[in-house]
Amino acid sequence: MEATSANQADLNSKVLPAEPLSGGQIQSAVEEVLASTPFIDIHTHLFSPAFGKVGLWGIDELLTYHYLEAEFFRSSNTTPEQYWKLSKREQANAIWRALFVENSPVSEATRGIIAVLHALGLPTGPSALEEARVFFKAQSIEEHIRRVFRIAGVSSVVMTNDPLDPEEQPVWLNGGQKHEQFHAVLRLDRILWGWPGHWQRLASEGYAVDEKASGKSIAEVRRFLGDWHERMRPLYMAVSLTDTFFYPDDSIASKILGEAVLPSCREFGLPMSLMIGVRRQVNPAIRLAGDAVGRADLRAVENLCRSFPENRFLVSVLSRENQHELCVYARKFNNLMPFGCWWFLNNPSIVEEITRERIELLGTSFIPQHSDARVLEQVIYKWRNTRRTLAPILTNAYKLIHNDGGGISRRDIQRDVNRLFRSNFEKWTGLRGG
Ligand code: FIX
Ligand code: ZN
Repeated sequence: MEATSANQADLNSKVLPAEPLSGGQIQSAVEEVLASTPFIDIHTHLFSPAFGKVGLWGIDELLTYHYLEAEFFRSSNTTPEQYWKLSKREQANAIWRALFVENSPVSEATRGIIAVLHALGLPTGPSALEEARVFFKAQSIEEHIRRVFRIAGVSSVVMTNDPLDPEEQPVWLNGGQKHEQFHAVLRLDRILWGWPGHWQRLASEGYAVDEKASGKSIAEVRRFLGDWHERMRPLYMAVSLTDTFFYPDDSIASKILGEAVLPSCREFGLPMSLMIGVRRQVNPAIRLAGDAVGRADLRAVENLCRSFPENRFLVSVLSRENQHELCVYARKFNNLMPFGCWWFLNNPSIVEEITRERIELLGTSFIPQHSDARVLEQVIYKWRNTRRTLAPILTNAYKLIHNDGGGISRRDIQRDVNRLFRSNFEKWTGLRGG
């Protein structure tokens, strides 16, 4: 069953039957509502066609995804040095052979490739690679995007846009993009923790900033954010932070966050997204696959939510050990919205654990998942897994209400699923019909 339109999902929550379901009817109702409701994918690394080759799609990009590269180096004698000397096609060939021919694709990321090929009507056996290449070569990107989003049950995705990215910047400086299924986000890693390596870029673009972010720097960073808000019309501002991140401290990142970024978020009515807990490049030899995870001190989030009650914080934490704390903090601060089972957490067994805990502690006042897709077709398997994992969790939650003497209707289920995968985000970002 493919997802209905965004407006239809809204409508459904008003017109669907309000009669209480019997215990036996709950599971199929949950599965149908999850399948027919289009989700908003609030964090991806996908790009609309206006960005050309920056937007990744197709089988060679799917196979050389850094999740698969990490697994490849465990199942092959090829060294990273040898691997990076190969062409994209040769890299994809090597990964296909090692993970799909010489081994069974049992991991979440390898099984995802099988799910994508199958969903697109392609063979999935050991000799499927060449036929897949022929298929993708024949696709026109606009139609392919519409089809992939329809199959994935996604109405729109939110990009990750870096104003200092040399490939992205020219697109924004020449009118930007207006694709209704792709929304922008102002990603500020280079401005915040990357300041030492990037303040000169701002200076070269005419902003009176300096290495210590002193003098007029804060006001100039706000001017920079204002200029990019105008260009991108972002839904939120965002940054990824390491496991050692803390606020407040005497770092330049803390200063710019508190004195420039959060005030600008208030000025433009935008949430600030904090993705906390990455240990960057613990193994640089495997590049993007070389990042790891560490437990963070979430008192930083406590301090931010308490010190900036006018700001809204969309927070995702990478460490499994930080999940419970985040839930508890969300019960203390209604300007805190937990979202997603990020990166190494995006595995059904862990998504189940985290989502159960969030429902028990937060009801439907959180955003269960984002795909973090880097390659277009990944939304197909990442959202299929999410729907498959969420169905028994929601069914169980509703059956408990039923067994405890309460009633739950199809309309209730539609309202709740809309809230989890649409309106929590829409309300926080002002996005309508996304
Ligand atoms: O910082 C981020 O947005 C992370 O999601 C990425 O850097 C990471 O490489 C990734 O692809 C995770 O899924
Ligand atoms: Zn990401």
